[in-house]
Amino acid sequence: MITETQVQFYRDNGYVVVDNVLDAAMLSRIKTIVSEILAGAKGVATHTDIYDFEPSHTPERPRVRRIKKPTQVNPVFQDVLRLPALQGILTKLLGPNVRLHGSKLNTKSAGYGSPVEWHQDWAFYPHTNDDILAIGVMLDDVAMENGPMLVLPGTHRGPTYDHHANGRFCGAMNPAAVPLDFSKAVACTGKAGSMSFHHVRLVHGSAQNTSDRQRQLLLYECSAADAWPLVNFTNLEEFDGRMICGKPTVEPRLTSVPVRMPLPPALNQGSIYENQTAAASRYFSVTAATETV
Ligand SMILES: O=C(O)CCC(=O)C(=O)O
Repeated sequence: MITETQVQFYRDNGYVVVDNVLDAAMLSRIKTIVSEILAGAKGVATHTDIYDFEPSHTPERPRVRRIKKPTQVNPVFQDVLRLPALQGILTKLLGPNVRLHGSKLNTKSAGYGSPVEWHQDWAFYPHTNDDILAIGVMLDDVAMENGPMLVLPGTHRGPTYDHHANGRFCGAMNPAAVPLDFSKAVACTGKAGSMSFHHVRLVHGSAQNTSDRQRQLLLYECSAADAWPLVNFTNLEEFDGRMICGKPTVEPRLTSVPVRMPLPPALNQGSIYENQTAAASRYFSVTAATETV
């Protein structure tokens, strides 16, 4: 599924898009289940363990911004991780032993789907080494107009930027305070069923979706099994229960990586969107929430 050229592209740039990893049957199964989960948000007033809501959400007219931890909501999301094609790609990029760190599904609804401010995933979950990436499974065709994930190539080899505001972690970089040219960002676009793979230290974000087409992106964070988290370790059984392929280890590999701890924790908890509400300044504009067409 992935050529040596693509692997080298990932190493050099910190991301790669692989087309058509999911077949039509699997894609359709996932989309049906996502629709059912979203339908369950009717009548729900505030954020839950499953739903993160847009600011304009109401129980009568639900606006889900994110499905949290989809792998814990429906088995289909675990099935994706068992696909030999996907495991083949992960093995090439991370080695034979791979663990799931977390999962989420950003809905980026047509007309109002919220932006995600520039950040590095590494700022949220530093580990003993950075052989970690996030998979973005495109559940819709993703083009420039419907809020693709934007990445700054090569930044995975740079510093870990400050993601704090007013003395607390806020999950967003201050765009005015970093020496980065955001106009050089590249969009991860592709047909539904394609997947992006981005390095944990790569700077990325995405704009509000003001188009008339939704952009659902299913994200899986995956680490080499010998990358151990520096924060939020819970217990070994739970940790090893998240192995995707290969074997776990109790010997973490330590490499020289630039780390900033996401502490003190963000003022607003629950999701990156909530964390980022405390950001000192924003890059992506937000228009008044319009109706979906
Ligand atoms: O949905 C997106 O475009 C960005 C996803 C992301 O970076 C995140 O949720 O951490």
